[in-house]
Amino acid sequence: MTVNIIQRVQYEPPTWGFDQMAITVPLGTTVTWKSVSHNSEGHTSTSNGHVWDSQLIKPGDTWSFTFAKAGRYPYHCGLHPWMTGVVDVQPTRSLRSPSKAYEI
Ligand SMILES: [Cu+2]
Repeated sequence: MTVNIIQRVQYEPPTWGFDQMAITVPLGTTVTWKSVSHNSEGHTSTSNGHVWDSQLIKPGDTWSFTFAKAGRYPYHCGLHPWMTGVVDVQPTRSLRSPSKAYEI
């Protein structure tokens, strides 16, 4: 799962952000943030709850984090706090619950 860090209009900071503001992934997913912007100062993916901090992601660079615990994880860019997103990590890989229909 990749989230692109974008600057919709290069010289209009309010238009900068993550191309998918909210993603839902299964437990164990590795999410990669990739800067496709041209901003040489870079951006970060920083968990609001201090779960992760990418440090600076420069243009063309990527940074990944693997989610080992289910939950809802809001995050932002450390340099530009209006750039926000959220990762929803589901507790199981399967959406189906076990059926008891055939139990004896
Ligand atoms: Cu930023």
